[in-house]
Amino acid sequence: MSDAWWKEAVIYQIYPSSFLDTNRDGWGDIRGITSKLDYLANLDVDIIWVSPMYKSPQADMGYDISDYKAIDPIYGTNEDIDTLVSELKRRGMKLMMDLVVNHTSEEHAWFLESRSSSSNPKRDWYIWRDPKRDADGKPQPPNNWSQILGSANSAWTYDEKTDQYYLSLFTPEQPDLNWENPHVRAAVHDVMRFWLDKGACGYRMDVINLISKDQRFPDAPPSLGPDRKYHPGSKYYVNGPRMHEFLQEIKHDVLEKYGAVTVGEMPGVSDVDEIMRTVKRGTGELSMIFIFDIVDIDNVPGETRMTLQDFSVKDLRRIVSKWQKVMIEKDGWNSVFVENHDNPRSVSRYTDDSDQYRTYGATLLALMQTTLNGTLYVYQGEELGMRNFPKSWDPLKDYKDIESINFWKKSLDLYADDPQELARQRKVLEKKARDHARTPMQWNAGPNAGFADEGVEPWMRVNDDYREVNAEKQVSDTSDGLSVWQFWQRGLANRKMHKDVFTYGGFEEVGADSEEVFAYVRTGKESGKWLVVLNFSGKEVEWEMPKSIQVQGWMAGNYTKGKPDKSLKGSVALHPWEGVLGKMI
Ligand code: TEU
Ligand code: CA
Repeated sequence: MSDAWWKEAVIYQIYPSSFLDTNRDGWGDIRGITSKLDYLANLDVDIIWVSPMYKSPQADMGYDISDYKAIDPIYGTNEDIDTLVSELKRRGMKLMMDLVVNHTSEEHAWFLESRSSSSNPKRDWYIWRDPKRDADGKPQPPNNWSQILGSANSAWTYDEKTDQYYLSLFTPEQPDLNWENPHVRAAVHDVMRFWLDKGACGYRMDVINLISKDQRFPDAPPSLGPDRKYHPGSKYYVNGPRMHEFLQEIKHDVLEKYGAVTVGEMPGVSDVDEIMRTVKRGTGELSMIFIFDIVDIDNVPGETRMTLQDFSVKDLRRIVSKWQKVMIEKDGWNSVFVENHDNPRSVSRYTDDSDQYRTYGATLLALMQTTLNGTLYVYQGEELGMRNFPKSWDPLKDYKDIESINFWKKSLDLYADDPQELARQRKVLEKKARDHARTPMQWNAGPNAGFADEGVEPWMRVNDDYREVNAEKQVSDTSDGLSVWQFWQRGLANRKMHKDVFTYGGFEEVGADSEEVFAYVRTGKESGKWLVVLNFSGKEVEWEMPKSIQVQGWMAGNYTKGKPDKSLKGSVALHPWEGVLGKMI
């Protein structure tokens, strides 16, 4: 019945700066991670994926790496990683590292050499182009592409010394590597071997579908409007011309030799054939990828991530059902996730984070995720139903993310005389900022939520609700219901017990005309048929069970610790954000 160990694994993402500080500098560290392994084992986590801990000037929180083979002193040492790996091993757990090789930091030795002169042997390790000239002869970027983390700016950064521009898709501090150069690819393979040799089980691969650029570097269509100078050039670098070739090389030169597990972060691609080339059993390059459809659900198409659009349960149902079916029919493999460090908190975004409904909203999402095929990812704090921080937080002081800062500066600049539009932009910031996922982990009701000692100032402000929402309270909860943490723990155990159905089973949507409910039937070789009914609305709903479905008993739900007391046929009454799991005949 087992297919591959990593398909059944629960992967927990740690954002190291915000996990646990053990040396009173206000930053989380590796020792903090090691000290919490029992907490994670208790939840039923198999792999931890830790966001970048390498040496970095932290322009983009470690996604700008200046030395791939050294741990940044704020997080600890390479020896701390050895200890972490052996402590994980003792518990039957594994470490997944974050591989960020679309770009380096501008402070990486390779880039320092590259920019030192036009004739340096490493010049061609990055993407250098001559300027265009305006009427006054002043240098202008080679094309109109905008920066991903600051759309008001060019994706090209001018270098005075050599009078050329280098490509820096995310920020000027993150120059893009030139993957056309075979020496660059060999250097990346070498970095990959380094951490696998140290005992990592594999990699989460940052924007790995951006590594191959259309070498003509054409102008992008003006999708942000005629008044804007720069526009997303995504169609010329998302899943670019040589991406599969580069990934095949990695597969053969590195991954296969180690049996490494990989998850490719692949924003901006939803095409089935393109995705199957990457993740089809046998011929695919990677174990699985992160498909962005769910986390992009509220973006305005063609614009940047920092936009807002309404969505409904129909959209969620369409996306989830599509990928469940595609992966089964075409023999691929997917990841299941609704949170990471680049998105607001799921309970705030997809359900209701009010005091009244937060627990139900968070457990509804847990019920959905623990009953879908794929490798399951839980982001730190998601298991507690941590929510977005309050609207009242100061954009200039409490937000730390470069994307948020650039976005807010741009808004202040563009809409200085338009208070209404500025208010609209402020709402986008409040709802979509990546900062929401990056507040310190809420361990207990003590000072700094237990993230750092009393008297220490955390690098980022702790969410105001930590006395109510914290791990200590939820792990030991003895009230009538289950806490979010306890619900996750039970759900993960149940998922593993019935992996034939919840990880590998058949999937069929039911009652797909509902305005509120997302329901599906899962079928397993040994565990039979199960029905999942999720009320994605804040209303009391009467859900009409299709005649073809025969429920034998309701086994679990998010409103009660025991078995839900509900009608077995006809109309099933559901509370706001209620989800139930039934065993079918
Ligand atoms: O993110 C890449 C990415 O495209 C998004 O998730 C990104 O947050 C969004 O498009 C911005 O609007 C990865 C990392 O996860 C992210 O933290 C880094 O900032 C980025 O790559 C650059 O390394
Ligand atoms: Ca620390």
